[in-house]
Amino acid sequence: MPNTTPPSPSFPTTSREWHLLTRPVGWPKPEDFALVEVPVPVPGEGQVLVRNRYLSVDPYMRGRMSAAKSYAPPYALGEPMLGGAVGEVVTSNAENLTPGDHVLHYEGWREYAAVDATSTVKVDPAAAPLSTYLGVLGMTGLTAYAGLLRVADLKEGDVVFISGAAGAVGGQAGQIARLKGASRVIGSAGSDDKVKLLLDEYGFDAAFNYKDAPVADQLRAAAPDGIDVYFDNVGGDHLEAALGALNLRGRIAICGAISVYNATAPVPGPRNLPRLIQTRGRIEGFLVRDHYDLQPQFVQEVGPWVASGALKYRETVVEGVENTLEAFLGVLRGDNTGKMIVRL
Ligand code: NAP
Ligand code: FER
Repeated sequence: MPNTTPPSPSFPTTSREWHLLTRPVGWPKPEDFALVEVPVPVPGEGQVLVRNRYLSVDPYMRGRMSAAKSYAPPYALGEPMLGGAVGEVVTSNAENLTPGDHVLHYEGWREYAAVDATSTVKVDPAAAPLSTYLGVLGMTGLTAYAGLLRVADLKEGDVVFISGAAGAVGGQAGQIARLKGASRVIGSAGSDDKVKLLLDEYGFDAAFNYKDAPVADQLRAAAPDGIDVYFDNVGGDHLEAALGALNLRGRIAICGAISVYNATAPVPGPRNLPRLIQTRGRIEGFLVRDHYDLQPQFVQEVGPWVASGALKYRETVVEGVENTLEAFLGVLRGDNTGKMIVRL
C-alpha cells in the first residue's frame, strides 16, 4: 500500500529552485542563473516528495553548465539544475519509503523535489550527520578512496603528493594515504590557513601554499627524493611539477583539473610527458561512477576512521537555498575548507 500522508495545512505550496539561463563563458556570472519560485511538485506513482535539507555543490557542475559533450549531460537551459542532495521524505507514493525517512538523491539545487524512489538511497541520520552522506561518507569520500587505492594503486612506503589537499577529496585522500602507510604525504593548497590545517590536523608531513612560489620549486623542496604517487585535483602547473618529481614506476591519478574549469580556450598539457618513459610511469584519469563496487568496502573501512577521529573532515556550510550559487562559486574560488555544503 502506498503510504502517502496528506501535507499539513501549514505545508508550503511553493518551492524555490535554481535554473541555468545562459551558458557561462569563463567565470559564471549571477546573470547566468535565476532562483525561481514554482509550485511544490506533486509526486507521481512510485515517487516521493523530498524536502531537501543539504545540497552539494561540486566542481563538476561547471562542466554541466557548458554545452560541450562530456561524461554527464549539459544542464538544460531554463530547467532546474541537478546535483547531490539529502532530504526528508514528506509524502510517499512508494512502497519502500515512509514520511520521515531520509534519502540521498540527485535532484539538488532546489527546496522540494519529486523523485523516483528507485533513484534514491535511504540514509540514516542516527548513524552519521546527514551532510556527511554528501562528503566524507559520500561521493567525494569514495572518490578519494578509489582514486588513491585502486587507480593510483597506493603501496605502503609510497611518497604521495596531493593537490587541492584542503578540499573535500584531497583532504581525505591525504589522510587515507597516511592511514595506509605512505612514508611521506605532501599537500598543496591555496592559503596559509589551509596549509596549517594539513600539517596540524590532517597529519601531512609537508604542505605548501601554491600561490607563494612556483609549484615545481616548492614540490622539490618538500619531496627531495621524488614522489611515487600524485593525486591530481588541479591540473596545470601542478601536474607538470608532479611529472617532474615522479619516481620509477610512479602513478598519477587524474581526478580533476579545477585550475582549467573556467578556461575559455584549450589549455596546453604538461611539457614533460616524456618523463613517463624514463620512469615507466602511469597516468590514468578516472570517474567515481566506475568505482561504486567499492562502496561497501569504503564505508566499512572509512566509517570507523571517521567515527574514531582517525580521519578528520571539515565542511564549509552555507545557509539557505538562495545562497547555493554563491556557495558553488565559492568552491571555484577556494572559499571552502573540506566539503562545501548548503544547508536549507
Ligand atoms: P574541493 O577540493 O573541496 O574544492 C575545490 C578546491 O579547488 C577549492 O577549495 C580550491 O582550493 C581549489 N582550487 C580552485 N581553483 C584552483 C586553482 N586554480 N589551482 C589550484 N586549486 C584550485 O572540491 P572537491 O569536490 O573535493 O573536488 C576536488 C577535485 O576533484 C576537483 O577537480 C573535482 O572536479 C574532482 N572530482 C573528481 C571526481 C571524479 O570522479 N573524477 C569526483 C569528485 C571530484 P584552494 O584554496 O586550495 O585553491
Ligand atoms: C567532480 C565530481 C564528480 C568531478 C567528477 C565527478 C571531474 C564524477 C562524477 C561521475 O562519476 O559521474 O567534481 O570532476
